Amino acid sequence: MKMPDGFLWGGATAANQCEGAYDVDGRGLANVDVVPFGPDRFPVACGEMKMLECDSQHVYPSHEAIDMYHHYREDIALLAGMGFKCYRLSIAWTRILPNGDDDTPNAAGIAFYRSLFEECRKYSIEPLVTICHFDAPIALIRKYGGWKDRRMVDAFLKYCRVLFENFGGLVKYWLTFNEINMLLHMPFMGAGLVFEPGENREQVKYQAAHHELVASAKAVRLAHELMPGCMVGCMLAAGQYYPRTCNPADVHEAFERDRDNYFFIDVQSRGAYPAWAKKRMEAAGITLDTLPEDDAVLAAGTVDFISFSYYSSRCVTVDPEYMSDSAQGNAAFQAVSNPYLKASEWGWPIDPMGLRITLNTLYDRYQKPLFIVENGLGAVDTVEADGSVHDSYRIDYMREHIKAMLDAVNLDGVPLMGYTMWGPIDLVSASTGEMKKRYGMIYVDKNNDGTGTLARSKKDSYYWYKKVIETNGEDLG
Ligand code: BGP
Repeated sequence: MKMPDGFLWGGATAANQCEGAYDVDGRGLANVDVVPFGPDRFPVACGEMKMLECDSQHVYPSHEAIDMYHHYREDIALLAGMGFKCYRLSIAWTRILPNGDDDTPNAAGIAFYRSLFEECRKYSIEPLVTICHFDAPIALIRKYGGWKDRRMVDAFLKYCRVLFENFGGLVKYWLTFNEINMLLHMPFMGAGLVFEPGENREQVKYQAAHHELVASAKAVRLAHELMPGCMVGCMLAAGQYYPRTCNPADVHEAFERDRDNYFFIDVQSRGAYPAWAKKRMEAAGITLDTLPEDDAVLAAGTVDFISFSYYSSRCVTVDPEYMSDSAQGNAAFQAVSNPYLKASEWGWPIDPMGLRITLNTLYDRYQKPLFIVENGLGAVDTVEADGSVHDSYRIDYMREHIKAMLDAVNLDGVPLMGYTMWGPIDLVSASTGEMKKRYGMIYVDKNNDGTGTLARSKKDSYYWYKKVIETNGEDLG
């Protein structure tokens, strides 16, 4: 089995996790720059601990990251060496508009991304651009409280217009918000939200979500207007919820948790709030502040395709006996252990079949082309004396997930545009802020404590993935 011709094989990164140079050439400060490494990371990322600037008591590995800002030519050449057809990257909002809503864009920021896209084009690599990968300008968080405030919509549209006018000729594929549902789970990281004492958090989160959904719909319209022929997608942190048992209460719980996430995509893809979402909000005492034209805006700005990240499925239960067993998984998504699955070193369950299930569920629900824009294994790598890295565990993970994807396409008929695995080159982890949690097929000599030469080298998986791409998924080694 293989993938259809034109399939977009590649990898994905995010500006704040790889570029570094966080205060260079006029770049403004963003939420992602002030989320520290260490025990305060989670409270800050969740909006429970207010931190709007950096301090000397904390460390911030993302400030230098792997310094892709100064290494992008070398890095893109390395990606091209694997035969990449597509490179998903994000633009740092504050590199373009340092205060988030400046009237004049930062020329150095525009020049950087233009050069980066031209470099991709040189190797016939199609860029796939995330407009907002978790970043919110600190200046706008101070001024508006982030996405709590509707004025963020205008600022975002201003930013989008600059991108579309400057890069429209170089970029065909766009995503509005990375993992838009992360807003519910890590509100500061996802949307620049910090909760004030006494605030109704659910109200704040859903109001911010509404603003992002309106902004996304308007961005889709603007993109189509300014860049005819472009395609704009939404992006979901996906992964089917499984009931821990066949107890109907567990099944219902899993169903409801899936809906927490589909909520966003239902609006972005179908163009309206689903009936159940309205009922849920009513029951939770949430009243959205909306404008009369919002319904029409949402309806007119539906996405062209659905993209998503998939790392694992998630298992849930209502049974108190198992509820405490929550060791497994991404801390952002509370779930219990699935006794049928093994987990990564960070406790994320490994479930290739779950990818096939997720692909089919999303296609059944939306009937739009899909794009897997993140998938991969975060692991500790050992560099041998000769500099090689034998990462067979990473190859195994990817092989099994690619097999599941081949099944979904060839046996189930799911239309899939591409597969960009997460972090083709080692970068800083979003959830933990570490360098040690590596996803890459390209090793970067950089450690948690900030030491390292930043030298790049190829792991075993580099050569393996090159062959996968060369054979369009037929030779999985
Ligand atoms: C997703 C994010 C990425 C990325 C990935 C891996 O949630 O979109 O930014 O980092 O997860 O997660 P982590 O880095 O926490 O291992």
